[in-house]
Amino acid sequence: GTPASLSRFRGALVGAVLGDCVGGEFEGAEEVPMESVVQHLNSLDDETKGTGILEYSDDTAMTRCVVQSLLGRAGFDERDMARRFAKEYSASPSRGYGSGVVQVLKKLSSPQIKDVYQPAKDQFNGRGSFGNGGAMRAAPFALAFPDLTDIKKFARLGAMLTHSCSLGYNGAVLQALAVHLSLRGALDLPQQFINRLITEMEEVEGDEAALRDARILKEAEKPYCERLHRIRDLMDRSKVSIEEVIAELGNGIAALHSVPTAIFCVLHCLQPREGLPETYGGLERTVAYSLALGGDTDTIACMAGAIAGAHYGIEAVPPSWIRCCEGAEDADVSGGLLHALYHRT
Ligand code: 8NA
Ligand code: MG
Ligand code: MG
Repeated sequence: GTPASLSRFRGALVGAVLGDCVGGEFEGAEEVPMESVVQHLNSLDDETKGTGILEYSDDTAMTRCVVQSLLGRAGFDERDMARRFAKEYSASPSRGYGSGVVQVLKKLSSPQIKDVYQPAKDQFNGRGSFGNGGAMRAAPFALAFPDLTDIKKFARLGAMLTHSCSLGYNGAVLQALAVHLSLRGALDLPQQFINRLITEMEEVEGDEAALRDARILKEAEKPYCERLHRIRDLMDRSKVSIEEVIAELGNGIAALHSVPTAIFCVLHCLQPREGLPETYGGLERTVAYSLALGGDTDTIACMAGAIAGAHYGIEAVPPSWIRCCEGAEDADVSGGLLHALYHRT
């Protein structure tokens, strides 16, 4: 498709919702046989089975807040976004939020709050959260701003409302950058795509706070860059097992152990792979593969779904999946509205 086409915007937001909704089935599972994944996904096609509607979780609940805030304010407004997070949480508290972030969301609901970034800074004895909750909702920043500097700045600030550790918010920056490049058609050249991400993250992680957090947490000097290099190594290999992907990149709730994993899922599934149904297109392969990794499946599939959706576009999404997933049709509409905001038409 054409770079930054309407189809790609719709695909990105819908892909994210689908990943979240279908991934919920396996969240926290240690081993997920591909057979179970395919069975779960096939049940969406089978109307007679009456799978019912798969509900979305915190990933989509917060992404919807980001979308509505960016659209409503025609840009980034931290107080408006914080208010929407808090309101959404109090309206539906049982969407599977991380155990720590709930405290932030409760504090953000206070009408007296002065600094909306403070509650996040108080998390984990002042170190801030490095969970993937900032990254899971980062895609809309790439859909609202065409400019790379804006994307990096606002994806970081949007994540910092709940995740003040650099390993948390830089995961959001990386996820937004991946969606941005995908939207522009960069996945047509996978090697250049990953090299471009490394170049961008070299700068992002050169920041003093990032270097300090990495040192304290005993990670590599530039943790995301190191993971992106691992992805490049894995891409060069003709065969990679699920176990190796988990060992090299992780499948957990830390942003560092899930954002690079989601990016790898997309890259790995650009072509047909052994073990995945031949009838599947690229987007279906990406979602299926993400679920088969186990761990934080809803969030990894949500992030991979956004990147893949921006690449393949809305036409690649099976209509039965949209029908089965709560919020998918809304996401489709929002994708169109963000497309208009992006092009400022
Ligand atoms: P969060 O900010 O509460 O972080 C998630 C968890 O990561 C925390 O509860 C801690 O256990 C740990 N953590 C984060 N930062 C630190 C730190 N500095 N020091 C020590 N421990 C830390 O929530 P979030 O918004 O980042 O959510 C992350 C994930 O949790 C999401 O995928 C969401 O869906 C949720 N979740 C995951 C599972 C699962 O089984 N994988 C289950 C329920 C909820
Ligand atoms: Mg979730
Ligand atoms: Mg999750």
